[in-house]
Amino acid sequence: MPELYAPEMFQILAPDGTVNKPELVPDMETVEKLYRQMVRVRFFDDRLASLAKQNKMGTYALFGGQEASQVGSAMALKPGDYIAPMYRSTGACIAFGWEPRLAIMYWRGHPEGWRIPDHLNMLPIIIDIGAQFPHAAGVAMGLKMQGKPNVAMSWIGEGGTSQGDFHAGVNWAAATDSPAVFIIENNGWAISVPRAVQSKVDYLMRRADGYGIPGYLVDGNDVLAVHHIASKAVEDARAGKGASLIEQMTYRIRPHTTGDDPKAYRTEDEANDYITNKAPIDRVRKFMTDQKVWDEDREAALKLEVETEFAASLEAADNAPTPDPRALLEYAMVNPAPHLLRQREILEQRIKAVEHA
Ligand SMILES: Cc1ncc(C[n+]2csc(CCOP(=O)(O)OP(=O)(O)O)c2C)c(N)n1
Ligand SMILES: [Mg+2]
Repeated sequence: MPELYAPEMFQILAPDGTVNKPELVPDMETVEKLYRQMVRVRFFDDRLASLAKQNKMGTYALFGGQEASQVGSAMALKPGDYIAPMYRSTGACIAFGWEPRLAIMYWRGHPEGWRIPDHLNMLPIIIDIGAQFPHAAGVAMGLKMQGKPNVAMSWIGEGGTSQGDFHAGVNWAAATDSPAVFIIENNGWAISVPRAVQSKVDYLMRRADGYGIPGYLVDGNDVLAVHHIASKAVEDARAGKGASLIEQMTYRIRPHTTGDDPKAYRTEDEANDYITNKAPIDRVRKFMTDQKVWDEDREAALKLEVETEFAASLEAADNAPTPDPRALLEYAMVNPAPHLLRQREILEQRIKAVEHA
């Protein structure tokens, strides 16, 4: 590989909770908000993992360990902004305002879960690797054409950057100066394929140069750093300065999905090192405790709060009415494509056949 400048990884809070850049620490109210949201979404992830073990969940893409990366970026947005999430982005979606009840239903395959909520500018979760980037570029371009003061944010895995849609999306938004924030969540693995096998370049944010937009390398386990850089990219986009590309270095501590067993392709030490030494939630708690704004009582109260919220969300999801099978083919298109109309007809015939059986 040719000699390249070595990008510095932006960090505000070191893994041990000490501060590298005191002047960039936000007010404690913001720190606490970020912390609370991380604890909330991580609890959601832990609970869905255990529900999956009890066979009470569909196949679920765990994001545990990536809570700083997802919360820090999503919380840089304001109501009216748009998100184009991928399957790993449940934490970001919840931090953006998606109700946990709907997220549970989504992962159970309930159509009410995949319907775009009326109150939220959230595009459907994309499983097809990379397709969310052209969506985000299109939304951002639309926002610009309408003169709206909003931005579109999207997330992709480091593996997804090898896909053509990554290029199409980033290049399009860059070339049109559209207000898009593209985030690469580099969690080290694309199912069983490690980062080093995925691409020749060391840092994927270098690709920003090739698109003529700013690129950032961020400690994706430091929620303050993620929030700082994402906020800058969002503000720049809002101010008409166009798109940005951010690479957030994090780690997938869990299996790829609840259907995967990482023991087949990586050592447990790797994940344990991350859990012990780099965990995003621990470092903020240490920092807040040092600052005397957090203690065990507050921690216990927060734990109870998130447990209570999750229990109510799960109960509501458990009690959701069985969906009308017709909903299977709803919610994706305002004007359904011809093949969808044909599928509707076939579905209708089958429903009638079952009803008359
Ligand atoms: C177009 C396409 N090809 C292949 C797959 C199968 N697939 C699902 S996840 C995945 C790996 C993605 O890794 P990465 O982009 O790093 O995201 P992560 O899962 O680590 O968040 C692949 C290849 C897919 N969903 N879509
Ligand atoms: Mg990955």
